[in-house]
Order: sequence, then C-alpha cells, then structure tokens
Amino acid sequence: MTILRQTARPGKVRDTDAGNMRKSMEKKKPRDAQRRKRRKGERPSCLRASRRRWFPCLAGGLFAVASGAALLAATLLRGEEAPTVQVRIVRAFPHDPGAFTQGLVFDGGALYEGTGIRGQSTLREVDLSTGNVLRSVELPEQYFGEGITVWQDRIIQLTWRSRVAFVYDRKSFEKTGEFPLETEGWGVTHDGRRLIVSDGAAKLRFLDPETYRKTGELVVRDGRRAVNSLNELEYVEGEIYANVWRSNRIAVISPGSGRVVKWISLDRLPAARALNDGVTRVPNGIAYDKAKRRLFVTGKNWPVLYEVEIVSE
Ligand SMILES: [Ca+2]
Repeated sequence: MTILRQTARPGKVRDTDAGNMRKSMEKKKPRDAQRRKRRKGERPSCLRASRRRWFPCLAGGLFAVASGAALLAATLLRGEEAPTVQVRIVRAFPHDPGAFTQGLVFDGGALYEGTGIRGQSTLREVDLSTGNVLRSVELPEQYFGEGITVWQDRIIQLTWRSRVAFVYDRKSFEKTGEFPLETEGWGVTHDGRRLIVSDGAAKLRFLDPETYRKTGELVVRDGRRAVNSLNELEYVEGEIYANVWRSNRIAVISPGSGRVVKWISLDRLPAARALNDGVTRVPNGIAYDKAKRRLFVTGKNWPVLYEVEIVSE
C-alpha cells in the first residue's frame, strides 16, 4: 500500500502539476500581454476596462478635459503678449542714495527729481554728472511726494494719497498753485498736448494742462490682460513708458490703443538686481532727453543713475 501510494502519488502529482501549470499559463497569458503592452507605452483601453478600473479611467479623462479647457482659457485671456527687450548701460552717473525717487524728468538740459516719504519729500534739481542736489524744495510734512513733469514754465508734482498736485514755477521753484486729483497720484508725464497721469492701477488719465480737468482715459493691456501697478511715467518718441511697481520692467505703451507694444527689462542693471527688494527700492525714475535722445533710469535709494540704450537681445 505504501509502495502503491508512493508510485501512484508521484504520477497523480505530476498530472495534477501539469494541469495546474497549463491553467496557470493560460491565466498568465492575458496578464503578460497586458504587461508587454504597458512596457511599450500602450495603455489598456478605458473602453475595455473592467468595472474595477472605470473610476481611474473616468478621473483621468475628466482631468485631461479640464486641463485642456484651462489651457485654452488662459491662452484666450492672455492673448498675444508683447516681446521683451533688454538694455545696455551707456554711462553710469552718481545718484543720491538718500533720494526715495518717485519721479524723474530731463528737460532743457536740466535733471529734475521728485522724492517721497512723508517728512522727507522734495522737488529737486540735480546735477547729472555729479549727482549733487543743486536746489530743493521740501513738501509740507503731511504730503508724500510722487511723480513730476515739466510743462512749459511749470513743474507739476503729484502727491500719493492726498488727492492734490502741486504746481511750481520752474525758474524760482516757488509753489504757484495746486489742483485736485481724482485718485491717488503715482506718475505723470505729457505728450505735448495733455498731461498723462497714473494711479497705480491699469488706467492712465489724460488731463488738460491748463485747466487740469480730465479729458480722457486709457486702459493699458498686454494682450488681453490689464497691466496693473503702472507707476512712474515718461513720454518717449510717441510712446508712453511706465514702470510696473514691484518689478524691473517698463511697459512701452501705445497712447492710441493702450496696448503694451514691448517690455523693457532692467534685469541687466546691477542696481536693479542688487537693490530691487520688490517693495521699496524699485526702479521708479525714468527720464528722456529729447535733444540728445538719451534715456535715463534710476531707482529709489539707488546710488547710481544709468543712461541706457535699448537692445533687442
Ligand atoms: Ca518721468
């Protein structure tokens, strides 16, 4: 019995093992095929997925649709964005590091600067080559000085939140008047016909330079995106330059459409890289010398004022 069991069992065992192996092979074939497909990067079709796998398939499909829709929406909202150009340093001049620059103008061979901070705000004329302050007027302590522009024999200086702008005689630096501002005052320039004023949003306002009344406004957009935080302004050869607060970028704006036609990056300026902390020491001074076609840039508390040239790369 023992022998029979011993002889029969191995045979039976062999038959059973062979059968199990065949069944095992038959069961493994589809899995191996699936593995091979996965190795080739093929995915089992969700249409043929078992009930256990329908949820991941459905979730994946929904994610893909949502991602595509979000990308399409972002593209449509963004529109076509303006290209970015760089600057090259032509010359570097000394600049008063104590000047919290809020506005810069070069007119008739003279450089004028408006500075901010309550109790420290000034209007000043500066010697370009040395950075020395030639003359200066202090604003009353309650005012935070902002952008400036020269209109004929007057210098106009905005204040930040006091809703008032001051008018000075250019020769004597005496204050000769003031006018109300509809909003906060940030930057100001002119195009030869109108004052152009910014208030930190995406809208520029045009004012009559004689009555100081609003004659129009312009929303600035890059593609379809409104460009907020427009700050110090300068009118340069038919375009409006506006630095964007907290960035090292200047938007070059078409005055007719409000469209940004290009961005000027100031990242290559050593002071912009070293000092721009995103809040206070931002590049807030842009001036243009029409006679010699020179563009100047400086920033709040920067020890240097640059003459720069725009380059494409
Ligand atoms: Ca300016």
